[in-house]
This record gives sequence, C-alpha cells and structure tokens, in this order.
Amino acid sequence: MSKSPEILILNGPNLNMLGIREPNIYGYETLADIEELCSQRAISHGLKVNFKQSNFEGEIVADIQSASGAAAGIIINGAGYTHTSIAILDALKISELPVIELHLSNIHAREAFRHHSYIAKAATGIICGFGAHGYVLAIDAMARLIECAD
Ligand code: CA2
Repeated sequence: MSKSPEILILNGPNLNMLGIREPNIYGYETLADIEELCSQRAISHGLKVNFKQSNFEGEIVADIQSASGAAAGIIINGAGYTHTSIAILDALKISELPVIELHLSNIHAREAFRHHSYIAKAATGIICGFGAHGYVLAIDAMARLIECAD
C-alpha cells in the first residue's frame, strides 16, 4: 500500500494559547482540538498531517525547509509573523510547495496593521474569518490542489 501524502500545518506565535484567552476573537477550541479536527479531515481525503506550533521565527523557517521532499503542501497560520516576516515568505517560496494561508479571524475586518500579509505573496489562496473550521476548509482546498498537481 502506498504512503498517504503529508500536509504540513504550521501555527505561529501565541496560537498555543488558543481556547485559554480571547475566545471572543479566536473561539473556544484549543490548538489540540484543532489538531484532532485536522487529523480526522485529512484521513477522509487519504492524507495525513504534520501539525506544528512554534513561537520562534527561525524554527518555522526550518520546518518549512524540512517540508521540501517530505510534504505535499503547507497550510500556515503565521499568526503575528504573517504581517512581519520576509524570512518566512522566502522559505515558503523556496519550498516550491502549494501554500494556503489561514487565519482564524477575518484579518481584513481588524486593525490596519493586520491587513498586509507577506505570506500571501507565496500562497495559492487565503482562508480567514471562519475560526477553527477554517482549518477544515484549508485541508479540503489542499486536497484539491494536491490532486491537481498529480
Ligand atoms: O486570526 C488569526 O488566526 C491570526 O493569525 C491570529 C494572530 C494574529 O496576530 C493575526 O493577525 C491573525 C494572533 C495569534 C494569537 O493567538 C492568541 C490565542 C489566544 C489568545 C490570544 C491570542
């Protein structure tokens, strides 16, 4: 039996606090709840997920570099680094993998500094504003992208 293709799901700084603070913006689900949601959805597409969170920019860059050859695509909620990190943008471009940018909140309905995303320049598409369900939507979209790439 052939191995299930892997999707790397990256979560940036402070997302380890989900479900603990600011549920009015980010919802009540914890990151562990979201990981479980993702694993189940991936299985339904014959995929598996490598689900990670880091508070460190360099670690996220290293994870993206490791994905080349190992993962079929990257879903990334870069959190605060979305709006600041050229290093993460460069790593995503270098990977040459399909990328989906994801946010729990609708960043365009929030403060002006959240309206610009560096990650968007490397992304096939962006999902934002659907809370934890956005991760499910992103996996569905990635499954379609990977299928099309075959
Ligand atoms: O909406 C999103 O998913 C964001 O990526 C979340 C980031 C924010 O900087 C982006 O503009 C949009 C913030 C993540 C912080 O996570 C928290 C979790 C619990 C409580 C407070 C913050």
